[in-house]
Amino acid sequence: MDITSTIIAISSPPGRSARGLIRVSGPECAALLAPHLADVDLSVRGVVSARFCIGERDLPVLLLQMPSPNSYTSEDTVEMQTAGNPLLLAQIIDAVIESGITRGLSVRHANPGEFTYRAWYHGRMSLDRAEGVAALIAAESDVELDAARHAFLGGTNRLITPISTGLAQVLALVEAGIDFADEEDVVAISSGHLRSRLDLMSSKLQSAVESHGGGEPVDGRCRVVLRGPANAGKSTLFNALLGRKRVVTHDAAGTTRDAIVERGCIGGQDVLLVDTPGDDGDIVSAAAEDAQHEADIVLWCDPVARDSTLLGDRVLFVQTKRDLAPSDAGSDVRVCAFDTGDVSRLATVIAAAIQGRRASRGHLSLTHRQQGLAQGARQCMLDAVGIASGDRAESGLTRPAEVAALLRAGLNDLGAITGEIPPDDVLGLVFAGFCVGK
Ligand SMILES: Nc1nc2c(ncn2[C@@H]2O[C@H](COP(=O)(O)OP(=O)(O)OP(=O)(O)O)[C@@H](O)[C@H]2O)c(=O)[nH]1
Ligand SMILES: [Mg+2]
Repeated sequence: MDITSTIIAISSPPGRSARGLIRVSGPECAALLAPHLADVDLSVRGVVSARFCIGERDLPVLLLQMPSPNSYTSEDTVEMQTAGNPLLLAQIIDAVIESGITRGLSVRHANPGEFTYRAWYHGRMSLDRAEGVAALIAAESDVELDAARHAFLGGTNRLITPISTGLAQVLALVEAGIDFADEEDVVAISSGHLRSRLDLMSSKLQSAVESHGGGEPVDGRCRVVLRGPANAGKSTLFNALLGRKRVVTHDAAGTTRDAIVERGCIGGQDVLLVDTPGDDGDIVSAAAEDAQHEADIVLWCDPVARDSTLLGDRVLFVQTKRDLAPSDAGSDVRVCAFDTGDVSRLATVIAAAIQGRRASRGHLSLTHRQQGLAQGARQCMLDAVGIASGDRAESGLTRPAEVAALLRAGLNDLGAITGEIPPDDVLGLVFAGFCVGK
């Protein structure tokens, strides 16, 4: 992205409002605005009431002047408040750009997120904090606002940095082993030591993703996914929990063919409820797997008893068709989908799980981009452990270069979460999610 031009955009929300805000940032900010603002000293910090001239017109404006480096972007910045008519704001911007170009200045409309991009570029904030800003703007509920605030305050960084520091230390030892390969009695890091440290870090990363991952809440709603074998009664339960017949149910297995998402309210909690195709033995539909991956809570539905402790975090085991099955101690809850008392008890259990999950997240929520990178880093560590498993625990590594390459790739992934080593395509992904004017 070009950072030498002066950029300008409407920073207030689209549509009519009492006041509209135009933001200008860049090295030629003062030169750009000066001809339109007679008698205003733009080099001074402060709030100034002035008249803004475009052509014949003369508008009352309130200027917030923030000379470099003490501004959001670190550049000379002016925010200008005037009447919130979108047409008027667009005309002002077009006139300013046109007059700037005529005078040989480098000025253009800002791209989405470009003001925040400049803040990042000039070292005003890290990439994870920039994502916190985007989340803050997009937040539509108290929960989302809270998560965004934690991301903005550096929660993601605090979660990831100890793991990337540990990984960098292991990488340094592996590389030392490569450098001292001629000295037979020097073992920089033994295979056993490497494996145990990487196992520890990959499980930390896994639990970070499990605790703070899941789907990004939509309108602050948790995603509750019904999974389990075909014909378990998932769709019947889906309709019963929603309180309306939304999906088809049938006594033949394989009725649901795709994931179906519906908004609803369960036990007083707003949710996105997701029905999925049932597993047919070992055949699992990709739609069901994807839905489970994005779930905040999984309801594993099965009329047959199973050990619920094996199902993992986020999963509640619901033994379905209680009226047909003998009692079983292993399930979290037993239901007959046609019994309103059972369905309302299940709703209470789900609502409690949602509240528990929100509390355990510590209010921080990793974005899908960050979760993908964390999973990538974890896979690199597991692959490195796989290579080292071929060596005896107390001896050095026989394939240190391959291990080092994997650790470096993992470190890059972790760095791209917080923006320590952000490749250009990562930056594109982060800032593309912003609105123009931020
Ligand atoms: N007796 C009894 N039958 C049930 C119960 N829940 C569902 N059924 C019946 O079980 C059959 C399968 O129900 P579905 O809800 O379509 O099952 P599913 O898990 O969605 O099945 P797939 O979409 O094929 O994976 C239907 O005939 C339902 O009427 C229950 O609690 N008790
Ligand atoms: Mg179904």
